[in-house]
Amino acid sequence: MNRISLTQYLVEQQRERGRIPGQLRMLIEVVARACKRIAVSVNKGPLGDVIGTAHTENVQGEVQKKLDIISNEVLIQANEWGGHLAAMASEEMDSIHVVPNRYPQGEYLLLYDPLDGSSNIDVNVSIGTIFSVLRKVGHQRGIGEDDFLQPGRFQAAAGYCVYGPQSQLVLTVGDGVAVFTLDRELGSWMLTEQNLQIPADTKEFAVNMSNHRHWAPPVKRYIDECLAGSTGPRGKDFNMRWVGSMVADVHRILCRGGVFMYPWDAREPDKPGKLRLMYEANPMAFLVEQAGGAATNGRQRLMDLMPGKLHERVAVVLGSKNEVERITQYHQEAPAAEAGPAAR
Ligand code: AHM
Ligand code: MG
Repeated sequence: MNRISLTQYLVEQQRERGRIPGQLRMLIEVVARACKRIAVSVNKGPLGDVIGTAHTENVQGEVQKKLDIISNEVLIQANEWGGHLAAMASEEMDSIHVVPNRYPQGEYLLLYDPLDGSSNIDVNVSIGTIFSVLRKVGHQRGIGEDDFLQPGRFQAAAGYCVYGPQSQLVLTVGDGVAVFTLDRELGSWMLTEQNLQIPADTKEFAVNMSNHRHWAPPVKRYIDECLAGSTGPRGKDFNMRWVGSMVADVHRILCRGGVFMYPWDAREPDKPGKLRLMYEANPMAFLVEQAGGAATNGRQRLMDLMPGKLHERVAVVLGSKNEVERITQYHQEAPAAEAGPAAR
């Protein structure tokens, strides 16, 4: 079969469809190359001394794994010299990393979760890298955290790489969702799916059920109705999957439908949710919407939220459109006191 490579796909997007400028094409190629390096480390596992904790904490107080740090470094080193970026922000760095003065500064901002699903590293379960690309607004040389605080609808590109039985790169530049599979012999990302579409209806949900007792009533209502199965109000049996790596759970939903939730819960009542708006929720929301799905925080479209700070957290509901709309409606119908805290 005559497959096209990521490079060819991007050149076509640039030349024929006029969708991506040269700098953005280069940025995506560099991120994809970095993900190839991360895939090599992930595959080596214990043979490469990459398993286990690094005995450090990130800005959110989470213990970092060796692979969190290795992946973060790979992404910085790959991206800082090419002239396509102004600055980067990472789930694993306290503050932004501005491109050093010795390199030319580009027009784009890159945000990423270098190694998503950290709790699965040591048990050989799928993990991934998530990224989001914004444009730097204004032409001044100086750059600060404020430049990153843009709603997700302004993303120029977003994607993730899932390190599973195959390594796959899933990408959108606002023209649908394409999947590239890593051909290890060729060392290339090859296009294996184009125009991924999430079915509007589903019988499968993904949520950490052990948090059930901590959820707000609208979330409990939705899940309890699913659990009631064919004799309950939904009139059908539901299946449940929870990998515990957002990348893997969202990947399944992009491939066969479903709804993913990480809602607010009462364990940490002051935080809107566990996942991060800018490194996880926004890029996944862009992909899911491009595949015909929907993504909200239970009330509002995720990509319309104006971030207040870089490491902001958010409640996440995404996937098959009709299910996301139902959950959002349950929040709207609930009395204010029962619908959980305000979105943020
Ligand atoms: P991480 O970025 O530190 O790996 O945390 C995010 C992960 C998501 O991939 C996943 O959906 C969630 O945390 C799982 O949380 P839990 O262990 O509470 O089920
Ligand atoms: Mg993560």
